[in-house]
Amino acid sequence: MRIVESKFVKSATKPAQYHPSPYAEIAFAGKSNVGKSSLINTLLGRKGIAKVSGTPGKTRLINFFEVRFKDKNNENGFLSFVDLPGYGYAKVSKTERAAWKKMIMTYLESRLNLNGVMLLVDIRHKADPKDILTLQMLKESNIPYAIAVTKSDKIAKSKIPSVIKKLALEFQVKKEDLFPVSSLKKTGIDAILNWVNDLIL
Ligand SMILES: Nc1nc2c(ncn2[C@@H]2O[C@H](COP(=O)(O)OP(=O)(O)OP(=O)(O)O)[C@@H](O)[C@H]2O)c(=O)[nH]1
Ligand SMILES: [Mg+2]
Repeated sequence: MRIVESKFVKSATKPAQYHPSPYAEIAFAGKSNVGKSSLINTLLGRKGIAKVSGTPGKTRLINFFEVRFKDKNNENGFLSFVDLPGYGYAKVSKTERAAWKKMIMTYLESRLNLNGVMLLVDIRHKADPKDILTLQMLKESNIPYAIAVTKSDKIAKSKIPSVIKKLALEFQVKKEDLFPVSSLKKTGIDAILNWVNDLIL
């Protein structure tokens, strides 16, 4: 698939505010600062459509984007991307952290047109218990998922396969479910678009 157009639609905290999208939706989840908003910008080929920051906790609401793409027959198709707030951000109050967790879990459990979740993890870190819990929840809810292993530019290219193998073991997923990606270098993007394509068509 080739993305041709995209727009930010709205932000929400609760189901009544969700975008009433008729299209298949893909959500991007993961810890704060892992690169969710950056990956959405890179996939959409837009610099600042999703707000990015070096300070964790930038995205605090559920953000809906509408996307137009061309499929392999050059036919128009539409889908929706969702940028979720990051979890595990230490510098907010316990109450605020609990509210974010509830916001994310409610979205994942209640969104009827959710076709899949891309869970993002940093290539430099070992599997985090919070990510393992998210993954478990996705598995239990039968929500299709894959793991984007972000910031792959931060390690030597030659080391990527062994890190992917190690993360597959830690997360107990198939190697094929892990996608090394760099929004900075724009590598690994096509594999993620293919995953999106296969989920929605
Ligand atoms: N080197 C490198 N840095 C990246 C990459 N992707 C994102 N970053 C940086 O990581 C920081 C966080 O990126 P965001 O996209 O805002 O992360 P996020 O997951 O949306 O964070 P929250 O909204 O706080 O949950 C920014 O400083 C980005 O420039 C990447 O592929 N490589
Ligand atoms: Mg963000």
